[in-house]
Amino acid sequence: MRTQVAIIGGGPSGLLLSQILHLNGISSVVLEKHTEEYVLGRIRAGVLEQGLVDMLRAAKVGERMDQAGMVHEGFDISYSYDTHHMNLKKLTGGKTVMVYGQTEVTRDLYEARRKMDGTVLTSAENVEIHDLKTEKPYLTFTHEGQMKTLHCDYIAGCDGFHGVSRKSIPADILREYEKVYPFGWLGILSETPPVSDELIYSHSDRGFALCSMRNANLSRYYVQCSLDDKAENWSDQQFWDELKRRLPEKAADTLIIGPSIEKSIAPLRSFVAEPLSYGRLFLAGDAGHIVPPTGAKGLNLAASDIHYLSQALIARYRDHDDGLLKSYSEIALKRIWKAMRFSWWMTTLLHKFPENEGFGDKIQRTELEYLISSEAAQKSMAENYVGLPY
Ligand code: RFL
Ligand code: PHB
Repeated sequence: MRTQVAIIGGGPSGLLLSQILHLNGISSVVLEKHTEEYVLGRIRAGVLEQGLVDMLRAAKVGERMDQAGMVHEGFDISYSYDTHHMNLKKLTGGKTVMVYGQTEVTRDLYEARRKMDGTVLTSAENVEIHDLKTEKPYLTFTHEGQMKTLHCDYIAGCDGFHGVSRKSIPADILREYEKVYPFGWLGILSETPPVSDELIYSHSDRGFALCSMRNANLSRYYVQCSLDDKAENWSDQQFWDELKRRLPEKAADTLIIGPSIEKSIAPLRSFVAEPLSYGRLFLAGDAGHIVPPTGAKGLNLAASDIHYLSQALIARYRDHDDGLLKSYSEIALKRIWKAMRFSWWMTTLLHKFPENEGFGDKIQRTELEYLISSEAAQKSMAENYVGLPY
């Protein structure tokens, strides 16, 4: 088998890249380790920046999002059980975000690839990368019980944090920067109306909580939990009781509860690999970096990588110019580090840190008070939340 760009990973990064390349006359094959059903069963991001929304529309996968997605003009920050509205639209001179689940984005992308006869091989296992530093790299993998080979010009490593791509960069070249936070998020999905029209990020003495949503009858809620906790240790009732204790009174009193249809724990980490390219391999999305979910940046950052990488590949094939490919890592990392900073800041602002007694606690409270009292601070927060330019 031969293609121009071999894409490892059929998550949002890999599928979006494949869709954009196709629309620009560049062939690709996506190799996904799991089944489509498994990929679509993972409940992840919910908030899309304008940049990603525009990319999805341009990639002809925006139709369902435009019908079902919800434009949010702001969100609430609750602190000491008081609510403070952050009017993103006003603070940014007109920018908003779209609430539309990653599951739906991914479903739309699988649908679009199928309609355009794109090659997405699911349950493709044991992917190995060969001859990365040559002009003729190739992948080997197992599919439908057979060992197969995929020859290509370039490889896009879109296989998430645990994939094989990043590990193919030699240890003496790759530098990894990491911060692991001393807590996780316990999240549930429930078929209940959201407690509020907008998201609520809540800092309380018992820890952080977030009220989010997927649609008018599907709510997504999170509470900060300990790292050694297990989702199965939490009954639905325990979750709802804990969530209510962390919300302002009005939200706690109006929260509609019901059985959870998904419950899971995600650890929180900040992670960046440098460089994002090696020979003919280019890392994009979670394969190259991870942010804690507090700033809602992970999927959005994956999208900006795909923007830079697709533009670079288009320039290479259309204009025979590989300048953008050469500078991909440097350009993408600039925006990545800004999103790292923002996600770290928002995580630090809103969570309860076990070690934060005395001085740390006072600084955190002062930071929150500064944010809710200063328009300049809110403008900076809003500019980052809606997404920095590509
Ligand atoms: P993915 O989604 O992990 O997809 C990678 C794909 O690669 C496959 N794979 C392989 N395929 C072939 N061979 C191998 N050896 C392979 N190894 C792995 C995997 O099966 C998978 O299908 O990475 P991608 O595409 O880069 O997308 C990144 C996003 O998924 C991620 O950044 C976001 O979900 C993060 N995130 C959020 N981002 C936002 O922008 N806004 C949010 O509101 C937001 N909320 C969240 C989040 C992530 C969360 N969790 C669970 C980590 C909330 C949560 C709780
Ligand atoms: C979500 O809806 O899953 C979500 C929303 C905002 C975040 C993180 C996750 O900051």
